[in-house]
Amino acid sequence: MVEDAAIACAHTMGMGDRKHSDRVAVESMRKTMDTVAMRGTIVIGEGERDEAPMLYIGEKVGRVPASGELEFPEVDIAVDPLEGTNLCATGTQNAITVMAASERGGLLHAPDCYMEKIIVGSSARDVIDLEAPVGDNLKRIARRLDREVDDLVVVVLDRPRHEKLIADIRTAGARIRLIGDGDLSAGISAAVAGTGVHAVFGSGGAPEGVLAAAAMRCLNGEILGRLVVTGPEQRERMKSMGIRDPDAIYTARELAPGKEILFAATGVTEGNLLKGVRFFGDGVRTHSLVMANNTGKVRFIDSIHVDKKSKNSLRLFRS
Ligand code: FBP
Repeated sequence: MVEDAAIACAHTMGMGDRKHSDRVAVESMRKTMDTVAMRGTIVIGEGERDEAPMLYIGEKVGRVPASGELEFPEVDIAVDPLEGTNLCATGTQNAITVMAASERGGLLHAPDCYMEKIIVGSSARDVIDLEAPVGDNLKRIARRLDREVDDLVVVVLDRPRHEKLIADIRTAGARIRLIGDGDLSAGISAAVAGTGVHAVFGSGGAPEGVLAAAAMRCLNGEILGRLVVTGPEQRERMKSMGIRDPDAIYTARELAPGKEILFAATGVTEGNLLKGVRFFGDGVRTHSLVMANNTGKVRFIDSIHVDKKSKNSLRLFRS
């Protein structure tokens, strides 16, 4: 599913049209969804039914059982068919396609608002505190990673709202990687050794926060997130969506409480976590991350999708 969406939207890389890139990814993911044997419900998707023609919140997806087949399992699904629409449209690093699934009720129905976040990998999972000063968090993370604060690389979305946060990180002495978009891919990277990302700080999309939480459940990392409530109307809407305390600080286990969580992502453009889609005449090569919380297995999958019409097998393994 994530592979097909990545291949589809990778064709639009650099076209400069983020909406088109997103549409192509959504259509591809929606089509593949109905090939899967499940009674799926989209809980994080492209928005409300009246804003999005497909993969909208509440949409039912999955293959209908053939006569004689048993009922398929009920599954909640969170998708970001193209995380980093601008990144794809401009051919910039770290655009990915993402999907997470769990049993019913296993993923928080987060509204489309901002969420303040700190995301770290397993070593620092129990020392972060969203209410503590940035410098204190960085000292604790550095200690857990057995390094100095000035060795840390912290990823922050490059936004005016982060001016103070960026100043605080600079004062603490950590290095910063400012990104144009894509705090979900950065968050996953923070929990994967060797990516050169040690933490993500700042506010980004709440839906991306839930997807990051699903990834953290599989990687043993942590996300602390607090919804950014803009007014009483939004607070009421949150409550009607089942969020009991809109001001609470959520952990990965609260954002993605499912007993069984599956997570998959495929690189669209080249990135520090996943390679981008490569087209080579006789086929396509994709790089994906596939994991589940209860198997303890994190798989990086390098796939070659052979063009069935091609007769030239020798060229298949060019990257
Ligand atoms: P899209 O893929 O929808 O373009 O979102 C990209 C993104 O950068 C997310 O990674 C991030 O959580 C959010 O947008 C930040 O929102 P904003 O651009 O409003 O600061």
